[in-house]
Amino acid sequence: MVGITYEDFLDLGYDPADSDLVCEFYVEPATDQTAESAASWVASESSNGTWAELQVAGSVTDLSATACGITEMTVPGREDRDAYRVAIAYPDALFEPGNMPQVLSCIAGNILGMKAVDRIRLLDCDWPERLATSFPGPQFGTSVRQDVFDAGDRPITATVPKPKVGLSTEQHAQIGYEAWTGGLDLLKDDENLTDQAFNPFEDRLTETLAQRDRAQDETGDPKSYLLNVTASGREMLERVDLAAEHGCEYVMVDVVTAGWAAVQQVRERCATHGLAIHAHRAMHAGFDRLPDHGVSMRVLAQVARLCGVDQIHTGTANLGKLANEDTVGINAWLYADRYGLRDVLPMASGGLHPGLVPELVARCGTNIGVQAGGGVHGHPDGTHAGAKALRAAVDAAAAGRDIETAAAETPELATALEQWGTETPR
Ligand code: RUB
Ligand code: CA
Repeated sequence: MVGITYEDFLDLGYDPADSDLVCEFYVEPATDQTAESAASWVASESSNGTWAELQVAGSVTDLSATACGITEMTVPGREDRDAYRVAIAYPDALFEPGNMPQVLSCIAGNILGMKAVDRIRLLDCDWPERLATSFPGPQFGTSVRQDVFDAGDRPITATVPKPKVGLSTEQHAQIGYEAWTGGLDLLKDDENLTDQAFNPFEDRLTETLAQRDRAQDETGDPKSYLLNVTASGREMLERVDLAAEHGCEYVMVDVVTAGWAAVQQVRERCATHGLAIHAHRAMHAGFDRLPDHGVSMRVLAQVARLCGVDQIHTGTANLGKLANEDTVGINAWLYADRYGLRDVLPMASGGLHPGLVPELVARCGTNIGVQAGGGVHGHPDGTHAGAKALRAAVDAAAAGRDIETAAAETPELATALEQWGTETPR
């Protein structure tokens, strides 16, 4: 018999093995805990320990995580707290390859509610090769910009009909037509539009694609549609099949609300059809909004890449209507080589309009998608004019041209600039 106590999970001299998954946490110990004991409890509860000393026949410590780094840190708003950046190394054998829910139940599971810590946030992961490559990664990633749209060195463009729910199928498809013929690449369903009575899924799919084909014929440019297939498991897969049957290039999934097991299933099914996945991240802020608790967007984006989405919302570098965590740093992670896994195209979205595009491209570069809903349909002259304005702003920014010069050539852009200037919306 061996006794396992939480102290067995602390070794500040431990040098992680190449095969270890190393996770960085923000940790505020509870008042009765030291930094060391809190770090040990995190390593223990997230691998194979519990609150009681265990008497175990033989050794299972091969599966134990090791708290191997503790340094002081602070986050905005919590400067008065004792807080630490804690590194935990997890042995490869703890994980089931290719099973994201299992991995997250270890590194972002019970520990988020553990009383030994007042606050805890999973900040970052250093994924080892064997575990990372047990996941498929994206099928297409940033290559969609060239392979689907032949977009050269400009961001691809998208719009989401507003109001987000309530438009009839016919209205939805018509907005698509106006946006596509105005110069945008993609129409996107909104996150809470799936299969409701006012706009049923199959009708929307067929009518919107009919307008897509019409717009494509008229403009001679490739156009595509981000169809929201989010639903319960079997239903979602049937919707993926329908999307493929009708000639979509993409499906869209609300990846956080659907769950990672569902994303993995969709990725598998999409591989059989050659369909790309657009990841909407609605509910991510429940995990990542507080800087002192939860799971960072950086980690959610890593998980999304491993599971195999091709595009994901990563914010607007704080230029839009929503709070953002380090868009530029997250995007860099999504582009960087990870054992040959494909990259992911970041989508900037949330309160964008043409006047914000030059600064967005200055901060994020051109290897992105630019999505605007209100910033297209709120144009004083309507969706078609709004689409022209957004496209002109994107083209100018990508070419390094001044937006005012571009506005002199495109009156729709001039009107958009008069309407919204370069202000960040509330
Ligand atoms: C954008 C929109 C998207 C948000 C999601 O509409 O509805 O759901 O971008 O946020 P609009 P994020 O362009 O009218 O603001 O991209 O940060 O996940
Ligand atoms: Ca939305």
